[in-house]
Amino acid sequence: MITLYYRPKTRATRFIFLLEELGAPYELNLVTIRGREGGAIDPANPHPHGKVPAISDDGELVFESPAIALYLTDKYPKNKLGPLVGERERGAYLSWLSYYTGVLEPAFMSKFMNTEVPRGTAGWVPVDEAMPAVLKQLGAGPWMLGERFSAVDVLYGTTFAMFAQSPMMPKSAAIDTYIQRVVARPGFKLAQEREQATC
Ligand SMILES: N[C@@H](CCC(=O)N[C@@H](CS)C(=O)NCC(=O)O)C(=O)O
Repeated sequence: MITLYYRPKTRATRFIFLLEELGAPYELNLVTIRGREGGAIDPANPHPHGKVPAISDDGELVFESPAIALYLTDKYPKNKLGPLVGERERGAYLSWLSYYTGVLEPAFMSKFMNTEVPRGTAGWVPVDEAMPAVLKQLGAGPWMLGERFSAVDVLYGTTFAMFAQSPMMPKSAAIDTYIQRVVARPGFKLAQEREQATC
């Protein structure tokens, strides 16, 4: 049984979305997290920095969104939400999962913090360079891996939905349509309902 260490209105909600899409059994463990003012780490949260999301699979701890996504789609392959070892698109799957945490999030955070991204030394690129790469991969879509909805879309779609109204997000009709597709998924709606019930 998967335990999701969870806090409403955080990056953890997208894993209710993914778990629902996977049809995987899970339970929520509601924890507190530190805010801007700091404070103490919730001792009930096994994440090394007291962040969410984290999951435990009968005691096996997994943290960082791409690692959790990969772990869950490998463990629950029935609904084909991630190419498995040896399947086509596995390389693209691993690349875009890693790109999410290694490039896209730092790109958005750099812009948010008004920090210039040093060329040649930073491991990531500015948002204005990252988004065209994402759009190129999305192509005609409908999903980041083409015809196949995957956990990559759970990470990217929920992030874009969150930033949709923000000036940080470059305007794009293709991204707007993509967000609509992602939020129309049944798992997204179930995650919202579960979140409302938990708040
Ligand atoms: N890189 C992590 C980021 C996790 C993260 O920063 N989560 C926020 C909530 S959205 C958090 O727990 N913040 C509390 C803190 O920073 O102590 C991931 O994608 O899983």
